[in-house]
Amino acid sequence: MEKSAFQKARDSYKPVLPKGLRTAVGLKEDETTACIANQDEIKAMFPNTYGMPVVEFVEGEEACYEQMNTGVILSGGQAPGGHNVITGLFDTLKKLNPENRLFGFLLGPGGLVKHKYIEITETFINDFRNTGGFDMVGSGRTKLETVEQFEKGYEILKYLNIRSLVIIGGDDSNTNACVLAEYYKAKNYGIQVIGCPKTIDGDLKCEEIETSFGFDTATKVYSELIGNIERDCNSARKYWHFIKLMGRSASHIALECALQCHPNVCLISEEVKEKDMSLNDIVDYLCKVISYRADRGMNYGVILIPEGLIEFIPAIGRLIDELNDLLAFHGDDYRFMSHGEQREYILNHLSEANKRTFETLPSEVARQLSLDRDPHGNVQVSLIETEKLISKMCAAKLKKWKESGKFKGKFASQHHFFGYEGRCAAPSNYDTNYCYALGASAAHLIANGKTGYMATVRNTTAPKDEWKAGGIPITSLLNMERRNGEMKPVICKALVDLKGRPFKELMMHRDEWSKETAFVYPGPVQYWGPSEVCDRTTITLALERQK
Ligand code: FBP
Repeated sequence: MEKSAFQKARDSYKPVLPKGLRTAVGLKEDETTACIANQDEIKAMFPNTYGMPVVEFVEGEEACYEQMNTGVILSGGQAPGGHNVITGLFDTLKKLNPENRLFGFLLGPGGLVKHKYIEITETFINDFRNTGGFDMVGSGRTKLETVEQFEKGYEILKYLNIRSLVIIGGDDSNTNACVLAEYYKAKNYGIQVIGCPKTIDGDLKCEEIETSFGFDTATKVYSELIGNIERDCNSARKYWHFIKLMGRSASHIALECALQCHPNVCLISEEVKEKDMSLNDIVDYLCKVISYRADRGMNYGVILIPEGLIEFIPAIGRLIDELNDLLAFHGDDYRFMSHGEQREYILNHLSEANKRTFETLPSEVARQLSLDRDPHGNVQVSLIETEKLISKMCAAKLKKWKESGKFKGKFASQHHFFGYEGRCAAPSNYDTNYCYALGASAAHLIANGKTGYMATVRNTTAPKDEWKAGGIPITSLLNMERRNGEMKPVICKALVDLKGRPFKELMMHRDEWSKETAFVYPGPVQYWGPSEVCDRTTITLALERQK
């Protein structure tokens, strides 16, 4: 693999481990835990892994560790820093016992089931230190949920003498890790399963998990791009830029980018839902902002739209819920129907209220909502061009307003979707260190005999010396939700908290940002230079952790 000058220089960056993980490691156990809701049901479903304590690694006594083999899987969407979780895991396993071996299952959880793997060796791994991407072993979205898959997995784990499996993934993949840990424990197979919190979406977090890795880098990359567009916009002064930002469900990415870049508008899906806004209410609000600025000679601006918006518009959300159930039970013949036939089939089966909503949707959105779900039962919102839909609707409304004399300006638009641009970026210093420490934590959870835990690293807004590593039982994050037409135990997604500091910060400024041109241009992620530039966390994290 030919390396860029940047990568060659970056290879020598040495991530710093939290104090508790540096030399001999001891374990401090906290109180036992309970899950966040549906306790009785979840306790009954996870009798072997429910109620375990939160743990923290502290400086301890030297110990000898038996040789062990470990497997690792990258699961779901790419997020900057995944390779460093594996390097942190690898280096720590080797430190615990140089005979330890690490195997990577290829292209996600499917690799475990299909027995596709490689051994990760020192020479192989060195090419991936501090790099973005998941190409070391690849990723995939196969959902591990059937006993047959668990048993297929066990076959290869037994064959390779693997006693522990690390699953690096988002909420759905860590739910799978939890189910697998319980299954292997109940069967007494002697295989530990550990999760790691990954996703650029930033929606896998709680008191113990301060952020999911990748959110820091991805939002910095998007903010650079948004800042560049803002500057172009403020130079040419002729376009409204509609920018959709990834984040399947929660609006954390859009919110963080807004706090970094001060666009004219940033829609927040969670607020749209709370205020029971319709698509028309949203368009009306945007047109008022566009018209206000036009009256003052500013026929330009920047609007951020979270990818998941469409699902949060209450009427559309209700329609999606019914479609999810409908599509979960449709026969195989549905997949082979033409678009027209699928539309007919849906209209014939929907309740009256949802049928009315479905009929009012622009045809391309209706078609996207009718497509098969991903393996976890989610609508593939990244395929819906909300930015174009909303800008088209704004153009239509402004045209009417112009005819009636209510709008006197000009309206021309440009559309962008930022998602894939940031998911494999070279990890920021924050993600580089955070991920390496997560991998090291996972290794120590294994060495301490834990299963059904997610690796954690906390206190990350403090200097690195004060970061704290440990683990949290995954069962403590579960609740029951409807998926693919059935109630299932799943990790509860952390949506934007409308009472939280990051959203309040947006609320405090958004009126001013919508009227003035208050753009901020954050510039590119910096890897070398002053610490206040290179090591800064996201604004979201800084505000959430403010004492
Ligand atoms: P994860 O939750 O698996 O980390 O994936 C997040 C994400 O990047 C979303 O922001 C986006 O909607 C989705 O993946 C896109 O999926 P795909 O990579 O399959 O196109």
